[in-house]
Amino acid sequence: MERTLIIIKPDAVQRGLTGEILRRFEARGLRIIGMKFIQVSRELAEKHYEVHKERPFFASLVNYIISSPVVVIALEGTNAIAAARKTIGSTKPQEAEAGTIRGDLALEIGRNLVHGSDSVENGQIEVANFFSAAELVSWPRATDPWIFE
Ligand code: IDP
Ligand code: MG
Repeated sequence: MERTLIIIKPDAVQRGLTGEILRRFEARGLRIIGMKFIQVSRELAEKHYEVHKERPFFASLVNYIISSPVVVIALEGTNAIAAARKTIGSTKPQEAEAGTIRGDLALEIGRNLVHGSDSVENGQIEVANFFSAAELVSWPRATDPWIFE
């Protein structure tokens, strides 16, 4: 089963949208296997966004993600990567479809509320960057047979 790392970013936490955003992933059918409320360190932020380190917005991106607490969530499910990114919507909220998190709740790229892993490989890497093995829970959810065929 695929794994994806979701970060409910500082703007979403500050705006009181944590529950609204988590609700959408739960309703989609993705299974929570890890979740915690943390202040991201600069070191971890720079590691997480390493692929963007040559981009002009790298410094502001790192400063944004460490500016205030976040909720990090590890989710599991069939096609979890693509499903979560569909639920999140396009990187630029102006281009995100209505019905997506960014399309419904955000306006600007630098305040786009949520992170979701972009590939199966990165899902595994990012979950491991934010969670120790002991923080991940493998559990049989009672609704699994009604969501996973
Ligand atoms: P994603 O979050 O939709 O996967 P990425 O391209 O991986 O988008 O970019 C990571 C994050 O960097 C975005 O969510 C956004 O917060 C920020 N970002 C991306 N492109 C820009 C930009 O052109 N200006 C400012 N911030 C950007
Ligand atoms: Mg990305």
